[in-house]
Amino acid sequence: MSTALVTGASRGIGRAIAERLAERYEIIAVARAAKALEEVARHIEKSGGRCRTIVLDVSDHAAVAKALASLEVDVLVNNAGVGIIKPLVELGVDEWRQQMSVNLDGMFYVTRALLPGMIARGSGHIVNIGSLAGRNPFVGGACYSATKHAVIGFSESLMLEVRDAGVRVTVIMPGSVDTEFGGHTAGGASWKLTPGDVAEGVWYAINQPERALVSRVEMRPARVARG
Ligand code: NJP
Repeated sequence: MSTALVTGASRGIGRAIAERLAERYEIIAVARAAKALEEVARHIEKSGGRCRTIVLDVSDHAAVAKALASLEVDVLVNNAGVGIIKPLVELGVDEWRQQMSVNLDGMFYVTRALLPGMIARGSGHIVNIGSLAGRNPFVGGACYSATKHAVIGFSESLMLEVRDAGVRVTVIMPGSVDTEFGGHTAGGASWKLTPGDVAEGVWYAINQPERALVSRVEMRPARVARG
């Protein structure tokens, strides 16, 4: 059975991606919250799938290198992300660093650990969860939007670099998704995309004919009427 590793799989979009991909892949669910990961694994196995968990902070390079060294992964979804949305003059250095280190460094560390195996096998798919904030600026998003602009630059440069080696890279750019992200309460906004909608975007990207590479997917709510 092919294997898919999903970071940030303990809740929200990552959990939905793990559950969707479990229909065809053995899942390796990665995040820091051990209990939540166990619950995701239980749910997947109850539905007939297979799931292993790895408790890991993706921003810790040594821990990532050690935990992922011996893994063979067919699909990698770099989904773990942090958004601290506030005016720049109120953003602490620790808050800046956290967003940079999870959204960017973590994506690099995990990709760097798993990509050599994909290249050696001549196959693999890396899906990076970016954001429309990687294209559109917004008030309070100077740091978050900068990280997501960087996710697109990283993803599309890498896509060109490794496609002839048989490895595909896709960046998925959602708009607002109904999760706990950025301090929101999940379940509070029916106009938003659901985590399952984004998981469908991932499924679409990784299920294309051999000759076709979907390199960028933009997704947004069909309506923004909030009344
Ligand atoms: O967020 P949330 P979403 N090491 O807060 C994990 C992007 N996005 O699902 O470690 C490892 O519910 C955390 O797990 P834990 C967004 O930028 C969102 O909405 O256990 N994992 C949890 O599983 C992000 O890239 C929206 O706390 C770490 C997950 O990340 C992705 O979608 C719009 C970690 C975050 O779950 C998922 O966000 C958009 C670490 N150091 C893009 N730190 C939106 N929701 O509106 C955090 O355009 N995690």
